[in-house]
Amino acid sequence: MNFARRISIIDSHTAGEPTRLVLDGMPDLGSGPLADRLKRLRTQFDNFRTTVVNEPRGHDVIVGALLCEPHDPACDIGVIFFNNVGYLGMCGHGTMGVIKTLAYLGRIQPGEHRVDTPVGAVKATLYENGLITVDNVRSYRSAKQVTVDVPGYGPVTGDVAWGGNWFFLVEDHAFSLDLKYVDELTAYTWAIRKALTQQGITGDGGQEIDHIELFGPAVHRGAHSRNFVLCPGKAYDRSPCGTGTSAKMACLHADGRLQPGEVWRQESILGSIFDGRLDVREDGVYPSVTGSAYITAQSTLILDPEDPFMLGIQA
Ligand code: PYC
Repeated sequence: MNFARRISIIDSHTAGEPTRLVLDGMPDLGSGPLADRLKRLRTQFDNFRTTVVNEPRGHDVIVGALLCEPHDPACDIGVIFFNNVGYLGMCGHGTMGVIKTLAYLGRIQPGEHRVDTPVGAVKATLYENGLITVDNVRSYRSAKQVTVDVPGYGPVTGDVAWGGNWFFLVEDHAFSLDLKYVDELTAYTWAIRKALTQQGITGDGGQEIDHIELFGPAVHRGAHSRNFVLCPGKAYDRSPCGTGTSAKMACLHADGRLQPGEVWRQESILGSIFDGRLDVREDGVYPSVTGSAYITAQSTLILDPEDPFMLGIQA
C-alpha cells in the first residue's frame, strides 16, 4: 500500500448525487497530463479508489474526486474522478461538488475557475448566489439512431454521444421515468449496456459506452425533459448528469432542436434540475450546465491494518 493511513475528505451532493473530494492522503501520481496520472492511478493504486468510495466507507453511488496539481498551465486545479468500478473522463455534478467544497474551505471565491481533467480543461463559474456553471469539454454525437438487439426486450434504438463520458441516449422506450420503477429501469438500462458491449457498439476508438440515458416527459418546474441515467457501476445518477446533459444537448443541436442561447432544462429521476446551454465554436459544440451543490460531511477516513476490508470491498 502506497498511501496514507488517514485520508481527509469532504462530501457534498449536487442535485442529489454525491461527490467525495479527497484533499490529502492520496498516492503520488507524479506530474504530467491528467490522463497519464489517471492511468497511473488505475494501474498502480486502484485500491486507493476502492478504499475511498467502496463499502464499508462509501457506497455504489459516490463519485470520488482527487484534487491534483493541474498540468494545463491555464488551469487552477486538476481533478480525477472515479467511482465504484473505475474512472470517469469528466463529471459535471462532481465538478460542481468540487467547486462548492473549495469555496466552503475558503480556498476559492466566486468567479471563474479552470479545472484540468483527464479529458481536457473545463471552466467552472461560482456565482454569489451559490449556483455553479460548468463549461464542459466539446461534446458531439458520434452515431445517430443505432439499433441494438437487447435480450429480453427486443430492438432498442438510440444515439451514441460524447459529453466527457460515452452515452447511449434513448428516447423511444416504454418506461415511465418514476422512482418507483427504479428496479425495472436499472434492469432495462443494464441490459442495453451489456448488449452494446456484446454487439461491439462503442464510442470513438472502440471506447466502451458505459452510461445509458433514457428520456421521458418532464414532471416539474418548466423542465424540458426528465432522464434516468445508469452509471458504469449500475447505480443510477441522482442528478440530471452533467456529462449526460451535455451529450443530450449535442444531439439536440445536431437535430436542429437546440440553438445557442436557448436553455435546456433537464430534470433528473428525482426531479432535481440542471439548466443547460450550448456554445457553438468553430470546432464544435461546447455545452454548459448549471446547478447547485451542498456540503454534507467533513471527515477523515481511517485505514486500520487489522481491518480485513481496509481497502474497501472489491467486486
Ligand atoms: O454529472 O457528469 C456527471 C456524472 C457522471 C456520472 C455521474 N454524474
